[in-house]
Amino acid sequence: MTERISFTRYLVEQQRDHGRIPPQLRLLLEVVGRACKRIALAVNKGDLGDVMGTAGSENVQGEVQKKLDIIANETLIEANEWGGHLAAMASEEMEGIYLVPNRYPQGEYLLLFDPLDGSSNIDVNVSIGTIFSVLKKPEGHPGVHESDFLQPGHQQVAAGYCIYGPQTTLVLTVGDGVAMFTLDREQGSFVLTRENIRIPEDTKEFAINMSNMRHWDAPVRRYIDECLAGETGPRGKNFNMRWIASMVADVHRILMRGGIFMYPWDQREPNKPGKLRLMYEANPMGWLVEQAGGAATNGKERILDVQPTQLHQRVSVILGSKNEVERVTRYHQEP
Ligand code: AHM
Ligand code: MG
Repeated sequence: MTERISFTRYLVEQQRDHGRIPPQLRLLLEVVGRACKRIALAVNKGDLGDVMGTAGSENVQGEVQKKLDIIANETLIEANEWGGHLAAMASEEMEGIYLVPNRYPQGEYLLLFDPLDGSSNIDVNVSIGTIFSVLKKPEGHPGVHESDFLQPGHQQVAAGYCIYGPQTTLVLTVGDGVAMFTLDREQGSFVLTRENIRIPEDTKEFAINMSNMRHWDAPVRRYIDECLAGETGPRGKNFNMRWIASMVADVHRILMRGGIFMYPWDQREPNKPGKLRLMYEANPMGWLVEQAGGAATNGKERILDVQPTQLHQRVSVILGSKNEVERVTRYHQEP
């Protein structure tokens, strides 16, 4: 029988044998994994638990919160606040940062998360997920301020997501490739199922919300028009389209078999740089994709180099198979 490597053992070996992660970061990642298992249980209950439907509140972005958005947010906070590995947290579902209460020791790390991404899919039993990003708290001053979180994505020290789909799967990078762990429900633990995930550089599959087509900017329209033209068009091949409306699920497919994902800026709200959030969605997913050999840009600039100015900042996102992302980025540069 091949030896099964648990998430816990993988992290211990990353710390001890490879020296890639310090002990506090190992603990942090293990706690995030544990919280994701709890969220998976809540998600799986569906109508059998009191978890479905809206919570009757809105988040800072004016979006209606689902009960599971709040349950997932609280689960991540409760799991992480007492371990001594964190200085503070920030979430898509909370207006300001969450400081670790004084009664607990303070750690060196900052944890950012979208507790339940793709929440419009909760009530229709389609894959959703938790996305997380870890930064180091800047040194040189006591306490934690919101500005400590405003670090570009290339400064992340860990990033990942957990997808609650037909399988519950945790995908992680600590800057040394991308590894995937599948939840073994009988054992109650995540087991390493893939390492060194690579995204093919070319693809015939794109993911974009086509209903926004009339609002797109010229470079995005040109790229999609060329894909739709198929074999007789300038690309000389037929493309397939997928749109799950859960970034986690769309990115997971791209990590597994390639593809390009776009949620671009559009003319509906010209002053809004895009729909997706830089700190909780674009940065962690951008780093995972790059670590798997893909690329991630906002059309003009590498996502990981965007200097954040606000915690809940939005950004245009184009990520996935390298050659396709480079093509769309090139279209943005051409007149
Ligand atoms: P959420 O964090 O509020 O769930 O919103 C983000 C989601 C992404 O998962 C997904 O790619 C996108 O919004 C779907 O948008 P649309 O409803 O336009 O298809
Ligand atoms: Mg989201």
